[in-house]
Amino acid sequence: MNRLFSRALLAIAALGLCASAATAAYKTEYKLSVVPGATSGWGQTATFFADCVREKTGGRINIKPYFGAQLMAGKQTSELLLVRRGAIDFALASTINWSPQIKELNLTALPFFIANNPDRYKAMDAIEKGKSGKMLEQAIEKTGVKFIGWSENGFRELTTSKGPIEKPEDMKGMKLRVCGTPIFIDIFSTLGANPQAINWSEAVTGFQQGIVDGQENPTNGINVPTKVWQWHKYSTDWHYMIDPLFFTANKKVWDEFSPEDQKIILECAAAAELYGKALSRLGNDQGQALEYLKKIGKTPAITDPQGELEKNGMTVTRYTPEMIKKFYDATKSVRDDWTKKIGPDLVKAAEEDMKNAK
Ligand code: X2X
Repeated sequence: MNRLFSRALLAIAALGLCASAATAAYKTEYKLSVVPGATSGWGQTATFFADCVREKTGGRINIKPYFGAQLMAGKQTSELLLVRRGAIDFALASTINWSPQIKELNLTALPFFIANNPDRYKAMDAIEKGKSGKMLEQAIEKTGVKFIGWSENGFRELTTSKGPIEKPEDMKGMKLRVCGTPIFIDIFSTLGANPQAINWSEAVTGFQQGIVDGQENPTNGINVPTKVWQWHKYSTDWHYMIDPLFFTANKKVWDEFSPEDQKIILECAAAAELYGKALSRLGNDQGQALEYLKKIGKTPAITDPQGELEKNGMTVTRYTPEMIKKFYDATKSVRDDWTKKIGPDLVKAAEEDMKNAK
């Protein structure tokens, strides 16, 4: 009887071992989705993260970035769906591409909401670190994916073949490429422009063919690496909105990692946040971004992105707080309307967080 009992115990133990061995069997490759190309700031941040995880896990976790929205066949706004389904393991996602499904993520796209603060980067950080940031993380996790950490594509500036654009009236009739996210249509229609929803994967061909007069994207992260001066002569630096990026994972994939490996992934995301934000802010802050990139030995070849645009023949209009205020006033109806959709409590929490930004 006793022997039988110990045999049964052994069998149970063996089963247990098998079960834990099965959960510890990691995939040979984890797919990390990235919408733009490898040379964008966003792409470089994804590579930084994947390299960090590979190094710190001794190759146990092999994350491979897939650039150019290829995991979604170009349809950037279907990324969330594919992460939820497990067709994508990880994404370094933009709020803009997930906001059609998660309405709270339109917060940072409220026009001139963040730019109308004394220090727009401090305001952004205050949201992420504050109560409103927690609310955003919860909104993301409510869809069943794991939120891992923030990063940044950057404040979005307008580049056009016609210009310069110095006041709201200059926007009249401008045909502009935007991504297929509803708030963009509202912002540009309200300003009297003619927005066209085109996926990024097709946008560059569109610029080449001159089917639009312009587009909006961050200077450092996208406009410089895509050499936007080939098509557009004016950069309107109005900082009208920002798309924070965030690292996220399929929940089942995340739950299968050991607690030690989860900790490593979180640490790498925290390091990637600092790196990604420094790439995004380089040349636009008081020098902290450059100092940080030097410190980690990753100073990029171009350290003055606006100067790079000018060197390539573009006219850069650097907005003063007064110019921003005019656009802020001109877009009030969009903020009011979208505050209702996003949730007045979240918008209020963000206002409080920004007010407390030191
Ligand atoms: O489509 C865009 O403009 C891009 C690349 O910035 C995003 O995916 C939000």
